[in-house]
Amino acid sequence: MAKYLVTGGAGFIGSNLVEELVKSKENSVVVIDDLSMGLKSNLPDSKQVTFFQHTITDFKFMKTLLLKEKFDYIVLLAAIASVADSVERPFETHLVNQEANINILETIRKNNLPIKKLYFASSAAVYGDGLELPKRESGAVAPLTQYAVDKFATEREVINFGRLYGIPTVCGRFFNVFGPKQNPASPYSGVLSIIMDKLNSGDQFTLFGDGSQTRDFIYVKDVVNAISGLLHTPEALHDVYNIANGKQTSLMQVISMLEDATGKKLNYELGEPRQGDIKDSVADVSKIEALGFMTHTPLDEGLASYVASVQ
Ligand code: UD2
Repeated sequence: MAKYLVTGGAGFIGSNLVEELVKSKENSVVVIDDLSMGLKSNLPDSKQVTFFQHTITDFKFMKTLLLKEKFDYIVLLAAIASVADSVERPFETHLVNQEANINILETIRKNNLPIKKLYFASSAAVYGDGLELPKRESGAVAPLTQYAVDKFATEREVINFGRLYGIPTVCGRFFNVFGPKQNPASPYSGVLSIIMDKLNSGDQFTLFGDGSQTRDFIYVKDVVNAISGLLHTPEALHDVYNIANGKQTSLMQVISMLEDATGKKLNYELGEPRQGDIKDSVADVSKIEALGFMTHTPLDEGLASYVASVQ
């Protein structure tokens, strides 16, 4: 019997993780989500899941919950998951992306809560626009936005709290995740969810820049496997791992792959590049691969499963 807390558990990655966790009847999962981007309907209808619609920035609420429930595993996914949004709202995003997480660490530390492992979702954004490609965990970081600064700072806090106070922790740096349940509703949503939505509605998509920017697109099922592997592999401790496919694809290429997968043509216009946007991104995935559990769904297969899930 293992007890999980998943913050942001009604969101895109969180709900895919919760769906996987409840496949084992031994697990129970508490989900905290303010539903700013998540949806309650993303969650499986299961007695194993307890849902609270609440913000993680309510420090008192989080402390009471942590003391009461005594979780085995804690997965910190709640975030304002947008680089561009953090450029618009640097202080609000900071409270969610950094301070609320430190409150959780501090509660664990002060009360010696006996957790088995805490996972924090960091981001490829920490690498910034460095020239070094592929991006390696030991390489330079250059956080260019509030989002990237908060992700990097929290990642360091999570690792340092782990080392200094004997709390088992691990971090993953997500690259560009796509798949079922990604919400296309915000202009800051993942680009593939927006493109899919526009392909289906026939509405116009705005391509920021010229489409030559590259990303490392990873299917959400691989991300769920990676989180679960990092939680349950004892050697993955007080460290950070890239979570990516290890393949570099331009936005133009992925648009044409999605057009092929849906049999539809995207109606698009060009717009100015986004402030804080990164030109190229691809991960070195050898560090996580060495742990032995990483899966890499080929991009065309992932896109096909994604298309099937929304049609
Ligand atoms: C992703 C993550 C972010 C962070 C970052 C790390 C998402 C939603 N965001 O940001 O959390 O981890 O990676 O590098 O996964 N674009 C358009 N039109 C649109 C929307 C986006 O052209 O309507 C472009 C955008 O300017 C960018 C690319 O598509 O060049 C990908 O944008 P994104 O928002 O999906 O992801 P990214 O890489 O900015």
